[in-house]
Amino acid sequence: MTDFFKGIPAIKYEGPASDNDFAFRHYNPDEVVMGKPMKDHLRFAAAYWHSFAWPGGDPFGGQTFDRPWFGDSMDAARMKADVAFEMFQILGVPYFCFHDADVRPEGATFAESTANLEAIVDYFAEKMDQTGIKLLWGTANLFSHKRFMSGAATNPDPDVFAYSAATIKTCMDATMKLGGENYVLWGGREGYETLLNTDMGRERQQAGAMLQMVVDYKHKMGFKGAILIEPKPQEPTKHQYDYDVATVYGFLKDFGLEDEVQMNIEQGHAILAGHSFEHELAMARELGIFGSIDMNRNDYQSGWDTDQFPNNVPEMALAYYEVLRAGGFTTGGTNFDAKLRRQSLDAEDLILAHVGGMDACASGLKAAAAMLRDGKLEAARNDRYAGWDTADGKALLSTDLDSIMAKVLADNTNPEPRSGRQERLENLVNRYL
Ligand code: XUL
Ligand code: CO
Repeated sequence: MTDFFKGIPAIKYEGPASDNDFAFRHYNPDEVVMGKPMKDHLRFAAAYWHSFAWPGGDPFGGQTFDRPWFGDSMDAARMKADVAFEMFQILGVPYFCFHDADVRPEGATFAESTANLEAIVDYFAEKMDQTGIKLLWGTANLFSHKRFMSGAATNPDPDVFAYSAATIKTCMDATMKLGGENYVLWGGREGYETLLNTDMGRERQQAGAMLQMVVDYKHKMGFKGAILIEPKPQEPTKHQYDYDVATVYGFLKDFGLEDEVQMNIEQGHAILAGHSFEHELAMARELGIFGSIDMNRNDYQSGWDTDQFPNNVPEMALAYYEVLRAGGFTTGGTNFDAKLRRQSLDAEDLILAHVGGMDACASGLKAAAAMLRDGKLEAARNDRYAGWDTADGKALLSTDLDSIMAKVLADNTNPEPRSGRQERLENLVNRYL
């Protein structure tokens, strides 16, 4: 035991009337919602990088957090793991997620970095065994080190492609060894700053080849989890190839990988792309590539990726509504890819940020389940499209322009506009919140 979280109790459900900051008001893990315990709907995961590796910097100033495990040694990495697993236990989160670079010190060579990762993976394995905490997903950080400044798979230098591919292999091995349920690819610098120095055609081909190798290796090693791509339109690169769900789907179709890869959709990235979170979730569901979510929000004024803990319950209810309509998570879950504000220095800030986020998710889930159970929204939606369920409506999509025109003339078709009833539906949604 470290003393980092000294005095902070394990967080328990106390119900909506509780006055205790260190308690859940809505997240009651075993409470059954639509036939399933809440914990199995939400499948919470904490993100190692923001909670334990981020020093609190911003573009105008450096480190604000003073953590005893900051440093480049294996001892520091082990202490970080000790504290991380203490936090997972205090919160009762069933899962965590990690990048290679936030769990192990960088070595002087690829071989040394890999050996460091393997040692920490063994250390994690012991802790997972002792605590029952599981791995939702692993991933490779192919964006922080300067070698990746011009991209990983899409780099103009084939040596960087090779280094990246080898790094992905080590991270897939680590994920497999720890029983991870997914492997994530976020193309942080897979994009470009200026077309003046960029061969976009080559870069797309390189990205497609890398993804094919990842899928091939998944099958070769017998990994049963999902390969997930996390779309993001920009930041750090000005133009990123994985702009949003629809763009990634086009890329997957191009390389014949649409049945092999699903989406990890982040709220903040959806906002950066000019969408709502629920739009991205619904798009993935309709395309059959919904996988998992990163439930961290962006500030609506700042225009960059602020990775804040979620707290907007009305928005989250609409997000979980789409998750439930997709049939819920299978291998995926709710990862808090969220960091504290840089003034939130204390150990208890880290705990309370997660407590609030988990509670808001639980409220959102309960509201979404009630909306779905009542069925009023779906009934209104079905009613709006009812014409398409008639024999004439069904026939329309598989005929041709000549026949349609003949029928329009014969029937004297003269459509009457109908209200979309948006305000009525918005009022309805508010009743569940
Ligand atoms: C960056 C981001 C990543 C991915 C994993 O914006 O969201 O942390 O979630 O690499
Ligand atoms: Co993310």
